Amino acid sequence: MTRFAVLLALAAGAAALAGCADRGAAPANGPGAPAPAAAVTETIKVSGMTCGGCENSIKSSVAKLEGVREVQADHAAGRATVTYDPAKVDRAAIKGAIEKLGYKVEG
Ligand SMILES: [Cu+2]
Repeated sequence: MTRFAVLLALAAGAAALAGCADRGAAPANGPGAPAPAAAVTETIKVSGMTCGGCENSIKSSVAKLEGVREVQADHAAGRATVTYDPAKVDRAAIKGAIEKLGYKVEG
């Protein structure tokens, strides 16, 4: 059972590295991590995403910013939803992280 769990973890890690070929999107943050009261949630329009791999690229990059609690991305809808602590990070930093990947942020 333990070995099986390790294999699952390795497979998930490999999938996360697969980029655009990866459609098995895992959430950037696990469920059950409550956002503190100070966090705000903002929906950002993003163009240029074409698949789940693009969503994962945005999720992993934005999640690395200090103060970001949760990131969701939807390539079909062309948007990312970010929950963050406004005392630690701002929309401009999030926008910059997304644009650095080659996607366009509206506004
Ligand atoms: Cu893609």
